[in-house]
Amino acid sequence: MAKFFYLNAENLSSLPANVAVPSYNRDLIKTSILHIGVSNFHRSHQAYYIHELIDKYKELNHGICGVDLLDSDRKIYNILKDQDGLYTLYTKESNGAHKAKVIGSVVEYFYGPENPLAVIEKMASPEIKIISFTIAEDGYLLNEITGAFDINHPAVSDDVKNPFNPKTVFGYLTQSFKLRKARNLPGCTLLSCDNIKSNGDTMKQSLFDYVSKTAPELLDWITKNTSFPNTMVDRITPITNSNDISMLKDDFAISDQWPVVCEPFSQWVIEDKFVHARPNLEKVGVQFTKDIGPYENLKLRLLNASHSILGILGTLHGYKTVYEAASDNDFMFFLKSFLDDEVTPTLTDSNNERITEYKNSLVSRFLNPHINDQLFRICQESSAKIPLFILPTVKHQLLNDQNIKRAAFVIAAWAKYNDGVDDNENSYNILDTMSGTLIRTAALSIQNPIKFIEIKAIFGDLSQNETFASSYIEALMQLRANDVKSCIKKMILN
Ligand code: CS2
Repeated sequence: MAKFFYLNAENLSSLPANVAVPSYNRDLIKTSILHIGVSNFHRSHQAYYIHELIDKYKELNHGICGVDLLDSDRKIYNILKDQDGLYTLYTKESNGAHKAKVIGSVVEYFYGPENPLAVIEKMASPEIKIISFTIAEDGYLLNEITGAFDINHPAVSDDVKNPFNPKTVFGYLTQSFKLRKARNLPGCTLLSCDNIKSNGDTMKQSLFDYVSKTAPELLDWITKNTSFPNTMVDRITPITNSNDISMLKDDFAISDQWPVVCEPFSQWVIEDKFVHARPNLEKVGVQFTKDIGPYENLKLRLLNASHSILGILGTLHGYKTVYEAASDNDFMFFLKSFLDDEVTPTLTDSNNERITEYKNSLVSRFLNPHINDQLFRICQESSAKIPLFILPTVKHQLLNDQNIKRAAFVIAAWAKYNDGVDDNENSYNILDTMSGTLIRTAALSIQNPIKFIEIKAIFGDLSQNETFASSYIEALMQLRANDVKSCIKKMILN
């Protein structure tokens, strides 16, 4: 077997010339960002931007201290510890060029379940100026029906009983803010990098609700000493598979236990409201804005909605990847007409040029044959995604008496998707916090189609809208009687 090197600080200088390695001395880096949730996405996005900033502009004061809080994060914790925080960003371009870059910006790493007090201390430390997050939709503890913070969530009661061994991000923040206040230290910026609407505002709302219940005496201090910029984050980051690990070994002589694969495209837009002088991220392509709304709407309603559509329709047909589904002309035709006729009219806060450019770039991103983005990943947690990616479009269109036919078809296809069997009779798993309800209601909808859109936590009272309900019911009946591909073809002809 060809020679390869385990990825760690000691071996960095031995890696072959086709691997980009940090040009900076990692020992000189100071951490001013503490990031909670060192996911693949954090590693392909924020940690990459910070790496670029340090690498190209020697801004050594912006190192990242990674923190994970979940029991399920033990694997990444152990690997990053083993690899001195280093990992490979494996970028795959459409033309077949593959690039390996070792990212060095995560220089410290803590694991909450192992040592919660160390995490609280680090979060309170004055050198930490930004606490950032990728904690996924569930991390915000929102009530499924009301969308407000779920103060009765068991993890919150658990935190109240064990304040120094919290389960929630909010428990950690509260304890660290108590220390900052008692020690007369400055506050910090709380930077959510989750792909949810108004992520900064959501973080603020959840934190304030939590603190009102558990430590109301802190509210005033938090109001005066923190800020919550909203952000738009974007980079397609598929699940790493064993093939990627072997290809890195064969082509770049790196043995990395958990590299991150990504597309070349990347975008990060941030509202410019930081408590302290912020990293000069504009030098590495980050955009700063006063209003995130237009960027967010483009991303969620065009890109993420397209993903969900390809994911649901593609899975029903038996496709496995975004690339396969996007290469099918019928699927693509359906998708493009959804984007043009149903989404575009809702994007009133963006100009036409920006919308067209964005839509064109989407198609080429989906058609990158080297990004093996699994439909399985896309369809995970659809119950949190559909209300965010597709239903705002539906609501906007209904309010304006405009077309919702394709959206109704997608929702009907999602009902059928929850049967767990594709058009070739192959079964697949439904990975969703609400899978019980989804599967049960999909089964009930065989007799009574409306049942599925009566799930209030997802659809609110949409089932009472006759225009939507009738389009949806018609689509579901078609889909129950025919395969998804013929239904799409029929829609194209009409
Ligand atoms: C995807 C996103 O999870 C999903 O449904 O649409 O993860 C998508 O790949 C990212 O938002 C791209 O930035």
